Amino acid sequence: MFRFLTAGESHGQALGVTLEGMPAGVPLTAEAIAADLARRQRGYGRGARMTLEQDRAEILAGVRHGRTLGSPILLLIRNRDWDNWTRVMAIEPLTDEAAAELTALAEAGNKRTAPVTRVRPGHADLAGALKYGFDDVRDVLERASARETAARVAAGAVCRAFLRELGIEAWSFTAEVGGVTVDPERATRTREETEASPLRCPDPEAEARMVTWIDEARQAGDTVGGVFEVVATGVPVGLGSYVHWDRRLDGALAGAVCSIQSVKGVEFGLGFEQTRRFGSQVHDVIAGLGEDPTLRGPDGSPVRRWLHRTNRAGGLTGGVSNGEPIVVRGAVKPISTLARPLPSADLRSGQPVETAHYERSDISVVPAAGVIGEAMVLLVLTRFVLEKFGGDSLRETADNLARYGERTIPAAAGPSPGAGSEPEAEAGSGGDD
Ligand code: EPS
Repeated sequence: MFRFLTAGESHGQALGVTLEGMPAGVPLTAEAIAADLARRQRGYGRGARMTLEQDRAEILAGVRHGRTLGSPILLLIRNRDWDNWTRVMAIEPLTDEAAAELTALAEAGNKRTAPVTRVRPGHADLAGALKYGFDDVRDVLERASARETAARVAAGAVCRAFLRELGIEAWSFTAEVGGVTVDPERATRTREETEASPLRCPDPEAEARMVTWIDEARQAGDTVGGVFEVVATGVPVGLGSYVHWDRRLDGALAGAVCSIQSVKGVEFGLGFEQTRRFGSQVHDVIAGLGEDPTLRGPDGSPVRRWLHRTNRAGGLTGGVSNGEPIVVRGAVKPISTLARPLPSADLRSGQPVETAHYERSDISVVPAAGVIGEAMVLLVLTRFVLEKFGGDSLRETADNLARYGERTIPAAAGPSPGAGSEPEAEAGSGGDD
């Protein structure tokens, strides 16, 4: 069984993640993980913390001479900010002297050392403090923080290295910020250009308006949300199952994407738009066996597979991958820590206060959320690939996948798909035709 667990507080010493069940023989380097970690840190609208951290994961276990061993993989990302938090976040019990010093600092106006009690609307603060019995919200926010997603992205990078060997890739982009949406017609940027752009957005015009929106929010002491889209290609038909609710790939992906801090909704393909159309305008006509115009095999040869004329379902039918790209979008709410805070109440007194706690924060995290969305999709796909194809080594998994491919995609020509499926626009596909 493939699984992973993260640990770490936002201003603690480090974040850690253990991955268990990754097959042996997967090529893996710290460089490959660093590339994804750096992508998560970019994006217009991030706060000061991201200029402080230069996330890098040390591989502490599970890899030898650049290849996974099949044993648990242990990754560690040190927090640079820890140097500023050694006393506030100390692991050891505080001596009376240290506690008195922190209190004195707090009384002198040092916000970092003062207990947090004015709970922030929209954050985990109130529910978390009541649930665990804390009277200082720092004990909640340190773990509820989206800092934890650095560990998920590191884990996702390990899965990327594995899935790439099987021809499966995932990428994401910013599809919407503050109501401004990407127009697929104007999504002219290549993947590299998109990756280098301020908001990881394929449509330069939309992006300019999104940036203005973020600037306005910053001016107003406010925050903005948006939508990211993850597209996974090369996913074999048949991952997940319709036979039980908890074996459905769409359910697992929705849960994984929704588990990202600030994500409040998930759509596949056409998503909610399906509810506004007739069935004939929704369901993807099955074209038959043919060559996928967007994919190349490891030797550069065309990839034959079952094709649909459109991909409005986002690559999932009956909870099972259908061979088309998986298209999943996450709706990101505006960050709940506001520079101009909303009114709230005090955790200790239960009395209303004029403003909630404010701590240095981001204005918008949609570009980063897309990278985290990729990681969650890669982690879920890894689990489902291993459930279906098994394998203690990469070679064994690849062999099992190849044999299955031979069975589901006979070499003999099938019915001609005619024009075949239209190549999906790489970005801004929106899951539509
Ligand atoms: C976060 C608050 C900010 C963000 C942080 C998430 O951190 P800080 O309070 O240290 O300025 O920058 O995100 C990260 C540190 C990260 O790596 O993504 C929050 O409250 O959730």
